[in-house]
Parts: sequence; structure tokens; C-alpha cells
Amino acid sequence: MSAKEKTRNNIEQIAKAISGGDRVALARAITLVESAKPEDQEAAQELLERLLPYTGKAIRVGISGVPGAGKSTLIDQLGVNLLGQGRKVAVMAVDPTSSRSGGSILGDKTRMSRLAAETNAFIRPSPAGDSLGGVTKTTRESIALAEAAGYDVVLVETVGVGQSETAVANMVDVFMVVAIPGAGDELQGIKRGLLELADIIAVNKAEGDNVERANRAAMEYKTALHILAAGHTNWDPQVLTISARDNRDLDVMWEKIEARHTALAKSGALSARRAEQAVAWMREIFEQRLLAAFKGGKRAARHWQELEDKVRAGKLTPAAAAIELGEIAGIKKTP
Ligand SMILES: Nc1nc2c(ncn2[C@@H]2O[C@H](COP(=O)(O)OP(=O)(O)OP(=O)(O)O)[C@@H](O)[C@H]2O)c(=O)[nH]1
Ligand SMILES: [Mg+2]
Repeated sequence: MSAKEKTRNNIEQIAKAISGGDRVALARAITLVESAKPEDQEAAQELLERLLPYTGKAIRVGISGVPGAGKSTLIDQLGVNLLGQGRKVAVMAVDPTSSRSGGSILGDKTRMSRLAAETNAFIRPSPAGDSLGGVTKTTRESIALAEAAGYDVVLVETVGVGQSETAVANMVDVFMVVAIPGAGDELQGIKRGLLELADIIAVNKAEGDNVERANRAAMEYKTALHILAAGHTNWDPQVLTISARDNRDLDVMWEKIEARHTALAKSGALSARRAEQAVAWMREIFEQRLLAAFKGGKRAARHWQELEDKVRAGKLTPAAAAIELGEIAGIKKTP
């Protein structure tokens, strides 16, 4: 048997194991997808292609929010609730802080300790030290793999700082923001951009003395969203208060998530959204590869630096420099 045949056989076996719900095979496949080695990437794509017919069946939910808002606690409790309904839950943690130390990956797993112990749950922290693009790419593909393994709910955690939330919003069906009541009347560090992505805002830690402040925060979010939503048809974000710690109103929250998902599916918007996400992702990968290939060329690299210096010094306009770079890449001045 040739090496190629061996790999093909191997991929077939992994694909079978994954569609049979084998968690070890799923974890291995995600590792394959995350690998930077060209031969692994080739194998990963072959595997994904083979599993494509089995993907797409999960409710994909993005969960974002400021550090410490209670995202992991929420996912742990929500996950346990969903397992109780007979569902299989996969969690992808796109956590920028996890790239700082290997320790916080363990921390995240510990925070989802109940879920981590369940056989119908699968938790995958994102790889450490990866770029945003890298994390995003592997997360999209990890979602597909988890779906092929029979997980019918996929929860993606991301800290609402930087651009990770946009990336995550572009790979899920329903995007949720976990907020916390503030000390004053300001919206707790939630950026407008994050609000604009939200289908649901859950003000967490609404228990005991916190309830009143949580209700006030919820009112403020409603007002803010009302202003933002002006002019958007078909966008009606929901706000509610919850306590992840006490499992308060997580059922209400899940109902809202499911209602949104069902509405999207019924109107045909879900498949349109997923199709658009897939095409946008193709475009992004292609652009990245194109740029990487161009910059990798010796001539291009030299000119790139030169032109950047000229633009920086104000000796050349950015547009003129870009056109010149394009010419080096073989793009004609007038297309
Ligand atoms: N009182 C109260 N505390 C909570 C609740 N949910 C989470 N916490 C606490 O808030 C802290 C942060 O919770 P995490 O679940 O780790 O928050 P996170 O948003 O995942 O944090 P990062 O992943 O670091 O961004 C922990 O000490 C939790 O115990 C809640 O509903 N009520
Ligand atoms: Mg967390």
C-alpha cells in the first residue's frame, strides 16, 4: 500500500469514527485541522469534505461578553441543562486570554467542570498563541466536525474584546452577549459594535442584591438597542436577566435562542446566512493566501518595504503605492 493510500484509508477510518460519535476521533480530527503542516492540512480538508454531508445540523450559538461576565459559568450550566433534555453539546472556546498561558485553558475546563465530566459533552479550547484568523479558521472547521459527530448544540465562547466577536458572529446562527450590571448607569464596557451583533443580551449575575441593578442594566440595553435598531427591519434583539450561578432563567434564555433559530430556519434566512458565511470565509482564505504568496516572493518583499517607507515618509500616496504593488503582482493599471 502506498503512503497516499494509507492516508486515504486512515481518513476513511477517522471519518467513520467521527460519524459514529467517537470523541477521541473528534479530538484528533480537530488537532489535524489545527495543524500548520501542509500534509495535515491536506488530510484535514479531505476529511472535512468527506464529512460535509453530516454537518449543518446543530444550533450554533456564539456567546460573547467582557472578561469575567460569566460566559464559562453560563455555558457549563446551560450545557448541563441541555444534556438533561437529551441533547449533545459541544463547546468551542475562542479565548484570546488562553494564548497568554496554557494555564487558563485548564482554568476554562475547570470552570466548565460539570460539563467536562459528561460523556455527551465535548469541550475544545482554542489553540494557544494562534492569530485571530487562525483561531477562526480552526473554529469554523471544528464546529463542522462536532456536527458530524452528532452534537446538536454548538456553543462558541469568545471574549468581547478585539475582533474575535465579529469573527465568531460570522460562524454562528445566533449571537449572544453576556453583560453584567454596572456600578453606575454606564453600559458596562460593551462596545456599540458588539451590541450591533447581538441577537440576545443576557444580563448575568442577577441574584440577591444584584437584581435591581441587573434590571436597570437590562432597561438601558433595551433603550440602546431600540435606538440602534431604528432603520433595521428584521432585527429585534432580546434582553433578559439571568443568573448563571443559580441557574435562574436559563430556560427562558434558551427558549429565546431556539425561537430565533426556528424563525431563521423557517424563513429560509438560516441557510442563506450559512451560505453567505461559507462564501465569505472562502473569500477570506483566498485573500490571505494570495497576500501570503505575494509577500513571500523576494521581489515583492523588497518593494513592499520600500513602498511602505515612502508612504510613511509622505513621498508617495497610499493609492499610488498600492497600484505599484499591484503591477509587481501582475495586475494591470487599468483593469
Ligand atoms: N454572583 C454570580 N457570579 C457569577 C455568575 N456567573 C459567573 N459568576 C462568577 O464570575 C466569575 C467569572 O466567571 P466566568 O464564567 O469565568 O466568566 P467568563 O466570562 O467566562 O470569563 P473569561 O473567560 O475570563 O472572560 C467567576 O468567579 C464566577 O463564579 C452569576 O450568575 N452570579
Ligand atoms: Mg470564560
